[in-house]
Amino acid sequence: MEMISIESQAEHNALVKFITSTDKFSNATRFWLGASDLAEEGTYTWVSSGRLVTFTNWAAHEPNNVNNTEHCVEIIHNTYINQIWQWNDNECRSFVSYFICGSVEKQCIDNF
Ligand SMILES: [Ca+2]
Ligand SMILES: [Ca+2]
Repeated sequence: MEMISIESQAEHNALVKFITSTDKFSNATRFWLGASDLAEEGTYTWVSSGRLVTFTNWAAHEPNNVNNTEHCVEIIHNTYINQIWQWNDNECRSFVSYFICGSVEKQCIDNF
């Protein structure tokens, strides 16, 4: 089990398709991606591979590292603020987002 990484538009599209095609998440609209800049502010890496984040889908004015406390990446779908499955950096301890697991092992809610 590992946190997911999104390294291309195709993987992004597949993730959105997965989230929207299952009812397991109810109306959830925020999910953690497995990326952070905890090691070096402003440099995002994927937790699972250690690779640099290259493909990004940041929302407007993100990542903004509010109060120098936002170091984990979530994907948000909120049509009210015109955020369509876009990324935001948020506090890693925030409880607003769901987790999505990769399909390394079958311990996750579902395979992605
Ligand atoms: Ca940060
Ligand atoms: Ca932010």
